[in-house]
Amino acid sequence: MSRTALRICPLCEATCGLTLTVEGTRVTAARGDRDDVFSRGFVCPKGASFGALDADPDRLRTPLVRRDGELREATWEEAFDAVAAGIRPVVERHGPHAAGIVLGNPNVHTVAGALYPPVLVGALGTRSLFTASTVDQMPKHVSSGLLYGDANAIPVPDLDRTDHLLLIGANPLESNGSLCTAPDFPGRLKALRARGGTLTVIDPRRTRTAKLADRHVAIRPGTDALLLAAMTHVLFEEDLVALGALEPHVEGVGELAGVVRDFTPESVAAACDVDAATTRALARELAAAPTAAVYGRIGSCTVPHGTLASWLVDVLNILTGNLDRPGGALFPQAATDRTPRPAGPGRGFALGRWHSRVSGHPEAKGELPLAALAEEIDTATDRGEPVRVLITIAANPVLSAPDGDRLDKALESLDFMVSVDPYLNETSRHAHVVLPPPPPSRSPHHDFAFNTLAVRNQVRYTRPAVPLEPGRMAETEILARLILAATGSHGADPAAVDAMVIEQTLGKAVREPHSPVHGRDPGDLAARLTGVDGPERRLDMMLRLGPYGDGFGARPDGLTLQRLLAHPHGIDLGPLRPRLPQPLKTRSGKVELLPAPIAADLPRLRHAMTERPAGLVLVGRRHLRSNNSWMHNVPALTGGSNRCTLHLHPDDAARLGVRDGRPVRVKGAGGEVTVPAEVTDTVRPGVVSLPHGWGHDRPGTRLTHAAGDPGVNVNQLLDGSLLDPLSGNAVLNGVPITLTPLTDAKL
Ligand SMILES: Nc1nc2c(c(=O)[nH]1)N[C@H]1C(S)=C(S)[C@@H](COP(=O)(O)OP(=O)(O)OC[C@H]3O[C@@H](n4cnc5c(=O)[nH]c(N)nc54)[C@H](O)[C@@H]3O)O[C@H]1N2
Ligand SMILES: Nc1nc2c(c(=O)[nH]1)N[C@H]1C(S)=C(S)[C@@H](COP(=O)(O)OP(=O)(O)OC[C@H]3O[C@@H](n4cnc5c(=O)[nH]c(N)nc54)[C@H](O)[C@@H]3O)O[C@H]1N2
Ligand code: SF4
Ligand SMILES: [Mo]
Repeated sequence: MSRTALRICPLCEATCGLTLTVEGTRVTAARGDRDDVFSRGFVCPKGASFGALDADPDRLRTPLVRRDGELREATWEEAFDAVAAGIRPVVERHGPHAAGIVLGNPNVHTVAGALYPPVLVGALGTRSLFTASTVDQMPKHVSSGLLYGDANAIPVPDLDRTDHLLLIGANPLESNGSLCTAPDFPGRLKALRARGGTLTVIDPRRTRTAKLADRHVAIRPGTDALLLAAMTHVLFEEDLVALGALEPHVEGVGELAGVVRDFTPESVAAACDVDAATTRALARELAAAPTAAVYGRIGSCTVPHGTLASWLVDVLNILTGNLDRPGGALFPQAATDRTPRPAGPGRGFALGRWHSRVSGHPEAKGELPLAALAEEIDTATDRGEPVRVLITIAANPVLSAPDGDRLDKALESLDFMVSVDPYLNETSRHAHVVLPPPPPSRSPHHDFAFNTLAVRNQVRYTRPAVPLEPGRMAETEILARLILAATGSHGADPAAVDAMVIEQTLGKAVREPHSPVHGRDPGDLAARLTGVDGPERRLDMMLRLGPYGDGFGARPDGLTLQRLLAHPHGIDLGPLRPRLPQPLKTRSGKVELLPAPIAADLPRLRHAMTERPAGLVLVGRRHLRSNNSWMHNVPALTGGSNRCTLHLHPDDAARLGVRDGRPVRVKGAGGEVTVPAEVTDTVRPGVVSLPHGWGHDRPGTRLTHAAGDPGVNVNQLLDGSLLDPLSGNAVLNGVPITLTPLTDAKL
């Protein structure tokens, strides 16, 4: 007997609604849910392979505990006993910072990852927090923190209504979009063209997205901040600045004009490899469009001037009046956002409140750079304790962070490590305890993170499509128990974690004058929460306190969990709306266009105007059927064009004597790898491209299919020393490398 069940896809940021076919306890098919209020039936090959990924025989089914040097199957009780025994004595002896936490990408794709890690970090009180954000979007958080006073206030391009989209360092035809949640991003780009709008793509590679564009600018990697600064210069020079309705909310326009004066299109042309006429045209087109949105992603973040580039993306939106207006870039309003407070000055954004122990990197958003994790473990200093125990949750930094070999060794030297991960992979193989979450069909889903980044306000929730098997534990419970074990309350009822959060949140809400529950009794409110378990009650609480919520009766038509459950395909909450000045939390209460840390970093950018290193540089690339480091174990998602090859331009290939399909040795500051060359003119001359997330050839893993075609770890070419200084974000693109063809070698 087969049945269908709805499940939001957790495999990328597009958050498509899926209709799963379930036979017994097995998902046998997945298609797009045509009635989903947001995705309207869209599905990509990864979503369509949901069943295969869910049923991967290599997924761990029981906890593993290291005994006599070997990871062996164990009971949950034994596993959590080992966690408490491994972490507590170290924290008690060496203090909380000796316990490191690494949070990986899938945490933003699970209910558990949204609700529990913040509690863990707070309860443990450690400053040794490392996440995927510092190999990804931290520059955007920092620029938003500085501009708007809120690191999470990230404007999203209004894809469905804009007349002109300037897309920088993003390839949504493969990635399906990022920091811009839009199911069927490709279809939305085609619709933009169809309604007469224009698309410009800035990318050193002629990607599938670039092929769709009216204009493609093949910039030299790592120089976008220069190009954007020159475009800003042109807006001032040609009197194209028009803030419109933003005028009363922005300060610092005059100061900004002063600091970009010397970034002329002519002066950046050689560094960017973009002629001055093109830069001027880009600025004029942006200013002339009825509405326009500038949008930058990975290629603009994971570079030496990532924060400046991220800031300039918003500066261009602001100067052309496109921030916070339909068709421009707007701040979404998610159903689980906190009750909007009245507009007015806020506390501002602090950066560098503490520094990393070894290299003195400033914290950003409470995090230290993932690129510094290895040295924080393996290097002693007199400035505090190294990381001695490590908790990794949904993270594979051995492949995703710079210098995996060094990290590999560092992890091996830890006193204790616990990984919450469904796979025994390059990172979790070092753990003393592995706690496997159930597959996605057994987990509930709500997009706490991505609804705050979506091109349309909407809310959806799916309960587990298949019940948990006996002996398995929900990831929410795993993380709740982990919190208790790591913080000295081992063995307490995991429901206590949710009860504590609910008590604290409601206690705070009733004291806030702007809250719909101001002055009410928190105990009474808690008693009204519905849901089958703690996580559901927390979701109910957030929905009811949120901007569309029922305010626990104050707004009877508002959202509750029960109302959401009655709409299995989701509830549409309308297009993005102008919200300024409410989201601003700067001390001035305005958009602070030229924040001091940004101004202080501009001389470094000015210096880059004159730099044009000879030699090849490396950039990354993503493939539609892949996702970071953990989807190479599913046969349906591997093979074909999804391969770990080095793309290089025919001119470079000819010059260096590299033949298509033959092995080349690639050398970088952190090490070398040998990969097959793929000669293609989709990369510009001077640039080579390797995808990340490969290198599945280490012993002690259980990734049978992935090990058959392991690829190489591109991040081994990095030594972890190249960072964007303001955000601590790793430089992963525009990295200098050298190439040697290996004429005799076999692959
Ligand atoms: N050179 C280079 N390096 C890069 C990038 C690049 O573009 N170039 N991109 C960077 C970016 S943007 C990111 S976000 C990072 C990603 O790097 P990571 O944050 O390390 O994420 P993944 O590689 O996706 O590994 C995710 C881990 O989570 C596990 N997992 C999967 N599902 C679940 C689940 O439901 N629960 C739990 N607990 N675990 C789960 C997987 O088994 C895997 O071990 O990589 C970065 N590294
Ligand atoms: N299929 C698939 N989808 C994914 C992922 C995946 O691994 N696979 N990962 C997910 C994650 S974690 C993220 S963060 C998002 C990322 O989403 P995107 O940002 O869209 O990621 P990419 O496809 O890597 O596109 C980045 C583009 O930047 C270009 N680039 C490199 N250097 C520069 C530069 O200096 N300047 C400019 N202008 N461009 C440059 C690259 O050539 C590449 O085409 O994708 C998510 N979706
Ligand atoms: S686009 Fe992303 S969310 Fe949609 S089906 Fe594909 S992997 Fe899933
Ligand atoms: Mo990412």
